Order: sequence, then structure tokens, then C-alpha cells
Amino acid sequence: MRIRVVNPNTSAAMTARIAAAAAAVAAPGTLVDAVHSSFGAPSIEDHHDDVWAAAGVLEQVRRGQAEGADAFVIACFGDPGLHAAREVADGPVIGIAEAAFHAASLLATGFSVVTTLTRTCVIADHLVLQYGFERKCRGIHGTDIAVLDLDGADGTCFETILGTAREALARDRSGAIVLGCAGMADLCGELQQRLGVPVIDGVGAAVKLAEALVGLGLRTSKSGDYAPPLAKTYAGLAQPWSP
Ligand code: 5HY
Repeated sequence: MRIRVVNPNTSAAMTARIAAAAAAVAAPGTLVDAVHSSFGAPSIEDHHDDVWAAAGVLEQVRRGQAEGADAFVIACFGDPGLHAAREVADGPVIGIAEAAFHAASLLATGFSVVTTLTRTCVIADHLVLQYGFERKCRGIHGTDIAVLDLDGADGTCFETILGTAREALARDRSGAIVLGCAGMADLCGELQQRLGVPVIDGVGAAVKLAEALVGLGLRTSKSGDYAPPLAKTYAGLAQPWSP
């Protein structure tokens, strides 16, 4: 099967890290097609970035749909454009936040989220409520590390994230950690070893969920609000995107 993993920011280096994290967990029969938006922000860290990220997701999902992708992963913790992408795609579309919340909720009675800038915590807050995990998510904690400053498991960011996760586990009485950024994927194994609790990277969780759904012969429902977008002519910049 072919899974299109979409990095909604325009950072090629981050796309490469995401691609490596996805390929590391993909089954032998899965082809990971990792791409990023051709326009928009180099990192997604506020509501303004998020608007363009959603449009970039649609760009890449439309292309993937035309090229026959079996499923899609939105590799950004805000799950930008998720519902619109599900209107466009036939296969499953999995956001890394939603995937990580589901995985964590199967491993502990409560989980904590450790993310990047504190100002993005509200985006995760909104997703917890939207997806119905308010009884499972016990806290969302920023590290104030900028997305593009994440420097891998041997970098200075690691100790900051580790310390924040330790405090979160104690303060929230949670049993698992969800990593709140696609750029943290490569820290997951070392963090899990040091913390002694499940640490969930949404990229890996989303790839495995996508594989499971495709393997079960399941696709996005086209009954109701995930039916294809209504045909109409958009004006101006959006005109080429008319459904
Ligand atoms: C992400 N931003 O996963 C989010 C993380 C965040 O560019 N990729 C980004 O801080 O919301």
C-alpha cells in the first residue's frame, strides 16, 4: 500500500525527519511517500500559520488522491485541514494528534502532551475537546522550543523535553506522554527509555493506524459531511482549487 505522509510546513529538513520516522515503523509492503506543502510557513506555530497549513494539506492530498494513494497522514500536531482532506480523499486520512491520543488512551488511564511553544498548547486543547479525549488528557505542556530548533535525540532540546515530561507525569498523575510535534519523532525511543512510560510519536501512530484501516478494507465515509466538496467556482487566488 502507498501512504502519503504530508508535512504541512515547508521545511525540507523536517520532512526528511518525518519520512525517516514513518519508514522506520512502516510494514514491508507499505510505501511511504513523504511530501511537504509547496507554499506556506516553514513551521506551524500559531493560528495564522495554521490557515496556510490547511491549504497546503489540501494541495498534497489532492495530488495524492490523483496519484492513487491508499491513505494519508497529516504530519503536524495541529492536524490542519483534517476534515477538508477527508472530503477530498477516498482512503483514510489520519492526523498525528488524533492518532497519538487514541494510542495513548489504550495504554494509560491518562496521558500528558509535551509540545513546542506554549502558545500552541491551545491548539492541542481544542483538538482534545474536538476528538473527545477530555477525560483522558490530563495536561498539555509547552517547552518553548521553536519547531525548527528541535535538534534530535543528541541535542540540547532533548533534556528540556525530558524534564518537562517528567514534571508532567508527576503533576498530571498521567501514565503516558504524547509528543506534541512531528519534529520530535526521533526523540521517542530515547525518551521512552529514560522515562519508563509509553511515549507516543504521532507520526508512527498515524502510519500504523492508516495501515490497519487500509488492511481492513476501510475507507473514509462518503455519507454526510465527508462527501466530496460541493462543486462551485472559487475566486481569485483560490480559483484553481475550485472543487
Ligand atoms: C508540527 N508545527 O508538528 C507542529 C507542532 C506545533 O510545524 N509541525 C509544525 O508546535 O504545533
